[in-house]
Parts: sequence; C-alpha cells; structure tokens
Amino acid sequence: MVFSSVQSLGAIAASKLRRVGGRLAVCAGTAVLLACGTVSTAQREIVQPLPGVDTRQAQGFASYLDSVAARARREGVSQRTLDSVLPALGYDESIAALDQRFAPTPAGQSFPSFGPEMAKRINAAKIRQGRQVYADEAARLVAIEQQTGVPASIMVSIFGHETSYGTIMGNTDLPRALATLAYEGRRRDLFEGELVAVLKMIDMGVPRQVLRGSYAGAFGYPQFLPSVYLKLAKDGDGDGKAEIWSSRADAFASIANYMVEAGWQRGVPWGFAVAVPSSVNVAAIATRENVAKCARAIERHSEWKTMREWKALGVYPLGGVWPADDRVKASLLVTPGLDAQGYLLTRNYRAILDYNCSNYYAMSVGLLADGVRN
Ligand SMILES: [Ca+2]
Repeated sequence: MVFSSVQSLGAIAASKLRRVGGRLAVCAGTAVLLACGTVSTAQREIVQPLPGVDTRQAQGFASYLDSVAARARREGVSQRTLDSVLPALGYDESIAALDQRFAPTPAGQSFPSFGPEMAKRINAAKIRQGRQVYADEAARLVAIEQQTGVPASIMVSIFGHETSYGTIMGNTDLPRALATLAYEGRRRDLFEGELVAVLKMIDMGVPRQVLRGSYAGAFGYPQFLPSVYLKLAKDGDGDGKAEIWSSRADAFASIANYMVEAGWQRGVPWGFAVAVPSSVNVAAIATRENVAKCARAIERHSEWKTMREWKALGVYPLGGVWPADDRVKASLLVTPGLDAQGYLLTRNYRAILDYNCSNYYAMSVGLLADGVRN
C-alpha cells in the first residue's frame, strides 16, 4: 500500500493488527582480553594539531589519550593496537562543534506535532524500498523472525530509518570522532567507553577502514555504537563474523538481537491507532513511572493498563481488532497531527524507544514497519 499523506498512517497501523506471531529467544556477547605496555613519548609526538587547534590543546589531547591507553590496557586491549591507533589520532574541532550544536532539548520545551515529524521520516518511496528489501531478504528475515520473535518488518524499518537501507552510513573515522568527543568532555563517560570499545574491535581484527560512521560514533547498517557491537552484534549469514557494515543478514540478526535484549515480546504488536472517547481524562492517567532511560519520551505516555481495561474505558482500535490476549498491557500516547487521536503502545514500543529515545523515532519505525508489511 502506498499513501499520499500522513492521514492514512493510522489506518495502516490499525489494519496491521490482524497479523501477529511469536515465540522467545536468546542473545550473545563478545569479549576481548589481551596483553599490554605504554605509548612512548616518541609516538606521542606524532600527534599533529589540526589547523586552528592550539598547541596547548594538542598537548592536553595527547596526555588525555595516554590515560585512555592506560584504561584500555587494563581492559585487555593489546599494546599493538594502542600503538597503531592512538598516536595518529588528532583532535577534530569540527566534530566537537557538531556535538555542541546537538545538545539536548531543554526540558519544558513544547513538542512538535506528530504529523510533520512522521512525514519527514516516512514517504511512499521509503515504503517501496522497504518492501523491496523485505522481498530480497525474505528467507533470511523470516528465519530470524522465527528464531527471535522480532518481526521482519521491524528489522527492515530500523534498517530504513538508521541508514536509508544501507545507503547512508556516515564516513567519519570512529576512533578520531570518539577520541575528540571524549576529550571535549561534555559526555566523556559515554564517549571514552566507546573509544575503548572501538579499540577492542580493532584488537579483535575488525579492519580499521570499516570503522567509519556518524560523528557521534554510530556505524554500520544498524548504526550501533562500538559497545553495542561488542555486546549484541550477531552473525546472520553463517560465516562466523558479525559484519554489520557489509552484510544485511548480519545487520538484521544484530537488530533482532538488540530488540530481544531490550525486552521484545513475541506475538505482541508494537502498538496500534485508537479512538479515545472524551470521557477519558488523559491528564488524570499520565504515567508516574520514574525511568532512568528515555524519561523525556516516556513522560508523554499514560500509565499502563491492560487491553481489557482500555476496552472498558471505551477506547477502541481504529482497525477494529484488539490483540488476542486482552491481558497485554499498553500505555496511551496522544498523537496530535495524526489521523488517530492516539496509539496504544506495548512493551515492544519501549524496545524501539530503547534503540533511540524519541517518540517520533519509535512511532515512525512502527508505522513504516506496518507500511512495509502491508
Ligand atoms: Ca556474517
């Protein structure tokens, strides 16, 4: 199905309810442990400041990298890897500037309408391309879906959202970007850990030239951070390697593994469009959850209620069909700008939010998945 406006998004989602299937799954991990040493002064002197970077900053950066080397060594990264990567890294001011520009939206700022936000992310071409990917990779996708319970359409949709189906993966050198962001310091805890993780990947034999991605360190078809790669990347095509930058099968298996790890439940829809009668006081049932992650996105949700409870309140699916199990819990998200007044969202929606903490992202992943599946 191809639609011409966001008005039909709710209808697409609602019409999808009939098809849900499932069972449970497991996940994998990777660890690296090797030997150590120190970065010599001679090697440190190779660090060249980029144009516009003063000498003091370059020295500060070099001594910071010494401390990263010590940490990486403690975590088992080999001296060979440290010597081959760290001395040649330069501080990149353009990356630091990008990071400053994308500082988080302050709390209290109003949220944009869903209509234009969905229209930015989903269009007829994106659905068509997604269906083509689905058709091309059907055998593999179905096998992964059977194994994990994560729908093929969700894997394809995330692939579409993250990298436009593998066409836009970013071309920034990851060690350089992560070293810059860690040194810059606004989110040092995060980026220093990612820098050490990328060193572990190099230690494992991942070729340096494939370690290119976004300025913030996400890489490959699913745009994983290095630490996520180490923890969750899977081999999907049977060659024993998790090459998420060149193998769609590996990317799909890794995305599904991420979703399972984030709590994806087999046979449960991500969510569906609903009508909400005026008798429902949405403000009165706002969530009181105190979550560590995605708090800003989740504060827009209602408290959890079972399908049976929503039904009793007079809420009903625009597609006319409730999930088979009326004990499944969902929270309500009011969606101004969409045809549907709101969506009932299950725990599986939270798994998508875990991938990227934005209601616009998670809704758009769900709706594109529905469009691809239709
Ligand atoms: Ca593989």
